Amino acid sequence: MPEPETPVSFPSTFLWGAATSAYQIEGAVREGGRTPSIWDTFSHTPGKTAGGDHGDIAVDHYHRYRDDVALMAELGLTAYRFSVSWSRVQPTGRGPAVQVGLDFYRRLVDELLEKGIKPAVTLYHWDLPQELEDAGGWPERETALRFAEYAQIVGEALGDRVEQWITLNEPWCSAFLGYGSGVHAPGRTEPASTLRAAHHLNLAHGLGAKALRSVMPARNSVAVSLNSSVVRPLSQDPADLAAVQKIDDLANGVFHGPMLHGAYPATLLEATSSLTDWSFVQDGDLETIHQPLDALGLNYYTPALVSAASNAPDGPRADGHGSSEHSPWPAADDVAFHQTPGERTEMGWTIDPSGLHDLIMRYTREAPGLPLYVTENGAAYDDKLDADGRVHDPERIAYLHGHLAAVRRAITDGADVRGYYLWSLMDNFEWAYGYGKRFGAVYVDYTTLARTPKSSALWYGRAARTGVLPPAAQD
Ligand code: PNW
Repeated sequence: MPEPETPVSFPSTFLWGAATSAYQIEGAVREGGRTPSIWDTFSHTPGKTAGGDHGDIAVDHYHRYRDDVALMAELGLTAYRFSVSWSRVQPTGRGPAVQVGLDFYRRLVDELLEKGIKPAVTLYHWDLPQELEDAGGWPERETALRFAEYAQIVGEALGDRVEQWITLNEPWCSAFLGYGSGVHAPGRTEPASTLRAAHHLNLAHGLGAKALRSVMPARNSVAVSLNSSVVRPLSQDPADLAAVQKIDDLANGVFHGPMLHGAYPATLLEATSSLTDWSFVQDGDLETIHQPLDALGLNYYTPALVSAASNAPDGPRADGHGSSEHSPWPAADDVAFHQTPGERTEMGWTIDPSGLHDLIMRYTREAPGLPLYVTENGAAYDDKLDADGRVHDPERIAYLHGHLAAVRRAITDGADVRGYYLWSLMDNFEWAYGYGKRFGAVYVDYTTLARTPKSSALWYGRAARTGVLPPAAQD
């Protein structure tokens, strides 16, 4: 996309945030009565994460949260999205809350509010208490009921001081990477379970939203963050367009169908009929899932390019979801994934800001009037601390500039985007990739755990303070 010539400026109320998640940053996995989540178990299982990396210490945010909030304030951020560790608050996934766990989040929120930073709480960012997985995990309906109870506990504890709530982060990853390809915890590879898991995640969202609203002031906002894929066809051949429909249903429609429209797409039910009869959808579930939302969170990194498998004879199957012999996509053997042309980040993900614009415009049409937030967007690069003690990451600045300009363009085109959360505040445990992939705006030295803002953090802070994007070349 060509550099805009006039300054790219944002509404004065636009939120300039950064995002993290509990297991990726907190560490302190055995403190305060916390018990293992599926990610503790998975990361300690040989062969599941790069280098056997795990979140035992992570970036020690549990002990350093005060300094981390001070750093955010220094940079000029106006919002911060973090997640609550379920097993810190309700160690077995059931029963009474642990006060020490809730107190940690209360202190964190107070610190943020004191610095004028608006907190956004994600209730579930993939770290299911292990006991609930032992009882069957997301393919079981019971897990959704337990989530509602947990949502109520956290809502009661923080609802007076946190206005922005997100039930689930990227349920697609929980269902399809956790129970399909197995590259995420709990590492199961059961195609039919992915759809059961997806439905129970949807139900958890609906029940959780209701539970939150029953205990919180009405001014608070309840949302969900979807990693809605932008799925593009390799050609206009009808078979390739059918492949787009199938993947779009499995990536997006399976969640936004019931959440926004109160129904699963008919094309999805039909395409998956050989795997399941969907009898786990009970009477009343769709009404429960179809709760009015106050906002929608969109996480975007890269678009997907697909064709019919028959149109890709020696078809590349790389779908950017980590390596596994098991596809995350159930009932989609007739679809091939292709590498989108263009420059890529360290994740191998193609850089394409137009995808973010398209995504925002799609949901502007799909859910007219619903405020949107970009709840994640960012890039991994092989950052290094220079001899001068600085980290220069012009590629990340270019990535952020391109994507923020795309957000601005969407606003001009009529979208109601209220804020942007950069992924991530600081380098952290990048799931199956371990600590090797650095997404942070702040560099973390994994020996000393010292934090150093990268040049992108300073660039982003300037944007946050002025509401105008500084030139991308300003490193
Ligand atoms: C998201 N995929 O993860 C998560 O919400 C973050 O916790 C994570 O660190 C970040 O993006 C960067 O990866 C994703 O395979 C993981 O499509 C995998 C996929 C998408 C998002």
